[in-house]
Amino acid sequence: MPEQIRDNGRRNMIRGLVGGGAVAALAGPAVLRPAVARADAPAAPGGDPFALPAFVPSGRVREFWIQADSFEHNAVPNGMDAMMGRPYTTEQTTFWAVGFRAYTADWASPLDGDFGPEGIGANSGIPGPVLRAEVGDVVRVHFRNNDDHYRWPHSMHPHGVVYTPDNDGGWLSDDAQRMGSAVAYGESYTYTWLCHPSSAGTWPYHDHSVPQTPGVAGASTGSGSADAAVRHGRGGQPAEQRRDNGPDHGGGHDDGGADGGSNGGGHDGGGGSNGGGDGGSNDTDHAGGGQNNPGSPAAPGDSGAPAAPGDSGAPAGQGDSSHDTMVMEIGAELGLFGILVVTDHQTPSVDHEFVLFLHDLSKRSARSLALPLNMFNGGAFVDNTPTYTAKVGDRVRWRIAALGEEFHVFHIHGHRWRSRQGYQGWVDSQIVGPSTTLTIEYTEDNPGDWIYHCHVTHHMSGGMVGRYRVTA
Ligand SMILES: [Cu+2]
Repeated sequence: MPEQIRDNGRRNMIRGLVGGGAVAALAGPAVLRPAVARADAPAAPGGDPFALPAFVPSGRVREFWIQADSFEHNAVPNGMDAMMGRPYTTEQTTFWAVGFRAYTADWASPLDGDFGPEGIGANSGIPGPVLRAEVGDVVRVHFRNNDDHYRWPHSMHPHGVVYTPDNDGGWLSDDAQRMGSAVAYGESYTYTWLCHPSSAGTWPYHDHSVPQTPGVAGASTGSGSADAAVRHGRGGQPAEQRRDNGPDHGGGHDDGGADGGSNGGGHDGGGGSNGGGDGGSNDTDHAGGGQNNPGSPAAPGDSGAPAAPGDSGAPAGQGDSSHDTMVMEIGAELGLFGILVVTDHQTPSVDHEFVLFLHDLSKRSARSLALPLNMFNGGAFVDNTPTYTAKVGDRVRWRIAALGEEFHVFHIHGHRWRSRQGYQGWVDSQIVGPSTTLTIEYTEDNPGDWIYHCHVTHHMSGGMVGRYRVTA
């Protein structure tokens, strides 16, 4: 068995497991009979050092029924930036979102939220449900597109697990008919992913479907044409639209001008409860976060300006070419993302697992917004972002992922943990960028009312800050 799985045999094995009509056979014990070896067995000793550890089926199939739902979402439901002391109206911070939600079989009814260490989270849509599996498992996701607002095609693209191209969910215009890359509104698709030993960890999953033009009147009909093109095998988008995809993505956000007048206090106007003089800690030891930011559209001098909350973009040319440019992964920007967790026998059990997604949303993509948003789990500013709690002695794990245009520096006040990447020592801040993740573990030792936040200053003032309350 191991020999069959390795090298080319391994690919054949996967193909046999997930390809085409074999899907129905996945649950069959003959295919997935547990092998003798442990599911997380290391690569063969003395073997090819380049070889990945072999996949040894556990015999389990994890089935999920996931739906992309569109809904109006207010990122600041309490109407307040309590760090900077600025109020917002519902209209200023509400947009049409699309999010993944987990359902009972056949998408009959949404699952209840579960914030336990093994839970799916809020299941409110932003982020999507936590998808959990173990090394050796087959993950089978039944995905249905119920985006009845935009009516765009969507997909589910996983990181970290192993899959064939037909289970990738990534769309390209020159391969527009690839299975599962553009699931039309009202339609469904089943993805099958394998949890190899190398899949253990924290991963994002997200929409990776057809790019769309935001903010155009009648967006549903515009996207409908792309949708129909995919469905009818016409290759997706007109050539002149395709051409716009790349250059636009690195360009400025449509951020300019929002809310500029009310920021006089600067960045460290501690809004009362922070207790740490947070703004004052934006010193040079974190400057690397900004420098490690090749993809950021932040303009020179941006950080010195009295930036609008979350003003992450260059002064973009508003109202001109942005109308006819398309946005790649706009579904993910509007909320179609979540975290995939694969555990193995080495994964420590914990008392709390905090699942946190860092993401941004530009006014280019959500034109109803009065300001661009830098969000944690769909919320901006303290008490709209998650408030996490623990008590001294608890074993705590954070699973953190990011998507969007920005690199971030995740920081928790009053706490340290061992870095597993880059510098391998104690840290209290770590860089996380689009599609990368952090898995942070420690035993709680410091009671108090703390905050956690992104340490890129304009992300923090743009919404990426939350509370962390520890009791003795
Ligand atoms: Cu950030």
